Amino acid sequence: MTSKSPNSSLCLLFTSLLICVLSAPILFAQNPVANYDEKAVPAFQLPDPLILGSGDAVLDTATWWSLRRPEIMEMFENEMFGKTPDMKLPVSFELTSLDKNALGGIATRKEITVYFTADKSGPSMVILLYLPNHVESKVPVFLAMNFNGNHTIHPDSGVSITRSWLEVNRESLSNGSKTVADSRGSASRRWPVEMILQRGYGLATIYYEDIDPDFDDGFQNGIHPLFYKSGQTSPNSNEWGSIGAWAWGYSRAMDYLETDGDIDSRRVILMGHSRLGKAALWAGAQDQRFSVVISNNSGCGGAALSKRAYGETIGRINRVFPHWFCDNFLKYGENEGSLTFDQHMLLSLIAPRPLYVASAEEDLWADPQGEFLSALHASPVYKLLGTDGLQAEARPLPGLPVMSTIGYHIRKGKHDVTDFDWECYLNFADMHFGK
Ligand code: GTR
Repeated sequence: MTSKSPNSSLCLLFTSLLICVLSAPILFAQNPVANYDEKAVPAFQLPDPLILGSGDAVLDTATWWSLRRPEIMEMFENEMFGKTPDMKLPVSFELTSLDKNALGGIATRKEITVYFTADKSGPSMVILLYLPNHVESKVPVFLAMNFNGNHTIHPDSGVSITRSWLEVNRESLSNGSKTVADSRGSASRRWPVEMILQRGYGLATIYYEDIDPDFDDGFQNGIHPLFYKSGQTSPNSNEWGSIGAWAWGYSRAMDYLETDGDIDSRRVILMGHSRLGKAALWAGAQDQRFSVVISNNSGCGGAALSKRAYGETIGRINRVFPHWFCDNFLKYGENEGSLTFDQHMLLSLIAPRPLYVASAEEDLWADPQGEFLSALHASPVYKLLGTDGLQAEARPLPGLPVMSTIGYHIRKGKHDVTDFDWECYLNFADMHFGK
């Protein structure tokens, strides 16, 4: 065995130091430090949702619907979320469980399996639905996907354990649960089911990875392969990523809700938290059957303006979650200035339907100010379409929601979904449904 001479050790140390010093700028360029300083937000000009690509102003609703809205939709399809295929799958629904006396008798619980292939062998999703028994008429429903399985949203032992993808996603099981079954009810803090029912609303939820697993699998699992053209093995650079797939799942859930005689499908409120908030906004933009859309702390790629580059940025989100957006979105990393659209325009695609954007004071990663400004700058489109938009010029104080056709609040605390958030959403829905 030979030992190193002191000289060779010194030489090794020197070389390592040199490599560190030389590679620092490269590493920094790959992983720039997140900016949390309002003064360091770059100067930018937001594209005007009411100016056509040709430079002409949109002065009437007909021009909005026939020209400008399709233009904006195309930008988000081609450059950000990727296009959702037009092809229709042979989707079918099966009521796989029913309990008219759930949660001590206050609710009817249904589980509906939605099959995406005719022979039912491919991917499928399970909708867990709670309906309030004290309401005689058809009920409005909140539709919101969950992160860890339908069985985590409530300790209710009648809910089937979610099967898809939880094994690979085991580390995301909350409360340190050892097995999937142990995680029953572990996310219930975020899901005040009884409160929602008591206010006369139903709740429909789906485990999001039923539709597409949330890791970079080259789009070999989930629903993407069902849409590949002959010889295709992954989406093209302007075709959908995982957020597009989850948004598609929200629309397939809507297809089912339209068939359920217990539900008022003209009053389906789409709600999503964080990455599922991004998906909810994209689903609400593409599918006008959703009558109200709620973004809870959706941040970068959701409600927050990208051009502010505050907190999470396009570069960082694409590096960490390369499967969320289409490949064309990569070119905007550390290059937000070149965007010809921004997230206020995504919000404007929901107009004139009621839209709620919610932030949390400590959730700087999601850029609360950028989320507020986005709602504010979507307002001109809401106004053109005959509504009042957002009734605030400056961000309201924490805990004080502003509610008109656009609602906004920032609450104290972290990135999360709290009872306060839900109370605001229920109040917002009541206001718009004249309850
Ligand atoms: C973070 C991601 C955010 C947000 C969040 C979540 O890691 O950076 O964009 O989507 O995850 O979904 O919880």
